[in-house]
Amino acid sequence: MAGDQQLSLLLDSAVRFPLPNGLRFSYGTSGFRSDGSLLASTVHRSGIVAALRSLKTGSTSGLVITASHNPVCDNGVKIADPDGSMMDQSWEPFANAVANAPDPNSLAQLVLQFAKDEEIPLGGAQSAEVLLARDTRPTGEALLEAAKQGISSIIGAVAIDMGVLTTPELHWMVRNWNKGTKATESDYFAQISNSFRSLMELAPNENLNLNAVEKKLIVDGANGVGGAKLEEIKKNIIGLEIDVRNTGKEGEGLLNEGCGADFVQKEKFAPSGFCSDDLGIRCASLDGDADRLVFFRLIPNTNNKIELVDGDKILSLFAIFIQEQLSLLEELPTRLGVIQTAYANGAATDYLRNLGLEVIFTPTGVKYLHEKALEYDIGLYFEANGHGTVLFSKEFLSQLELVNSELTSKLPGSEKQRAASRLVAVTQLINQAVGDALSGLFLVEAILHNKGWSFQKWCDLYQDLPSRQLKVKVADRTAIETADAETRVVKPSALQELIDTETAKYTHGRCFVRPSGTEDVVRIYAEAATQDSADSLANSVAQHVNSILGFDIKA
Ligand code: NG1
Ligand code: ZN
Repeated sequence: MAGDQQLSLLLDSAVRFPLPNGLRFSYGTSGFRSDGSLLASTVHRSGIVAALRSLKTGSTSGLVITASHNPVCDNGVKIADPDGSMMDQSWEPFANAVANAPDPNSLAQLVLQFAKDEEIPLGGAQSAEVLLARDTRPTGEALLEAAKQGISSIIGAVAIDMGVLTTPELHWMVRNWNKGTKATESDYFAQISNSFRSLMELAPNENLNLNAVEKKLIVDGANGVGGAKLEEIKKNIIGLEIDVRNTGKEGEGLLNEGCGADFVQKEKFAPSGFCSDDLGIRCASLDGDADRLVFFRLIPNTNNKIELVDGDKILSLFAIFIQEQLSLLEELPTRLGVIQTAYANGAATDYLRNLGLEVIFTPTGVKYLHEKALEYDIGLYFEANGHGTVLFSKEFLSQLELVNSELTSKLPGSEKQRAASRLVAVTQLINQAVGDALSGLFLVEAILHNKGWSFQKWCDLYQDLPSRQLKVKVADRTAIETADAETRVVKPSALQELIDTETAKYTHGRCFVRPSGTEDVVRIYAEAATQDSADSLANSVAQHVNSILGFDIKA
């Protein structure tokens, strides 16, 4: 009986969200993405998957509606697992099958069969809970409704709308909700401002009067959800004066258009709303859902060109700081891992290796980096585009707590004790669920303050090798298969031979090609000793991709 009831509930619900003709959806690097007007069925069905994930795990799952740094007309949906990380990859084939089921009946059959195979208790014997959030996109509200209806088409499943949030906030809430710790938005804000204050207070006294670390920071909110959240957090921030621009208010411009971390990193140009009055001031840029972060500073007399501090340099700053604290705490043996992708600048990787750090590469997509980082006591991961975080293992956290309380009672005020307390503050400040531009921003600021470093000093850690990224639209991007963390093309094999031949022509040449997981394009990355040679390497490889696979080069 319960089976019949479940079947008719699924059928009734699915009829309201028909699959658009001729489209195929794929759970890519970061969930499903498409034009927002075409996503209702996908979001509805993702709601079903999120509810099943909750039933399977016996915990609360999450669902967030956002297309991150993509244009305002796009939207997307991704599912968060109970620990706050991205949905387990083993469920992606099922999510794909559900998203593309041609009609309500095949959708319902797929769900019932999967539940049977996975021993998921349907029929209401067990309850399910999904936390929902969306970003500020105009299609978000209707898509949220689709998600709610998908969730309630599973008997016993309840959707809890957490409102308009940054992606990392939702992941953080899911994680804390399941741990039974404080999980509201004001708890999130308080955790950031309190741990920021603790870390600032642990700066060496001689740094207090340093004017190298200017107190002013200008932040580009990409006209997305992050700007408004930062306005809230900054009310409780001491020691830093934050001016938020591109907050998405009336008249400030469109989401991610001419602004945001993706624009700043790719164009190496100041976002709209910035001008020569801002020369000399440290600036940061978030993306539309505030999970990417880059820093920059305007270069004088260049018409708003910028000096960029990308994810690689943020990673390097975090690595140096953590390594320094650990070097004072020999009683805390720690396995430290630094995770990057092939997009990391070669100069950054060399720099990190020269610090004696273990650097590992994974394919593009934070789900891969995150998974790898979990293998270490402290796993630091960042994509060059500014998405990353620092993960601390449970064992490390409990050892750190022990060492810290012992030092606090035996050697209060000592350098060792302060190093342990700094690490504790870092573990509280940086988001343990996913990369988070807001918590990352405050960690950067607190570290610069602790080290007494100017922006210039941070920039000068190493010089990036010139690089160029291109994208090529081809007939079928899935015709390209890669290996070795996407650094080599294995299919079509002739393509890798051509890449090797081109690359060998340039000093410090490096080049790779991969299909995007979020856009219908093939991406080309090239690096070389000069900008001209990086450009020329990328262009010639783009021509080869084009002649082997298709048409149309886009810068
Ligand atoms: P794709 O489109 O798969 O390259 C892009 C980024 C990823 C990641 C995802 C998710 C680059 C080159 N790629 O993926 O790093 O951030 O978007 O948003 O930046
Ligand atoms: Zn994003």
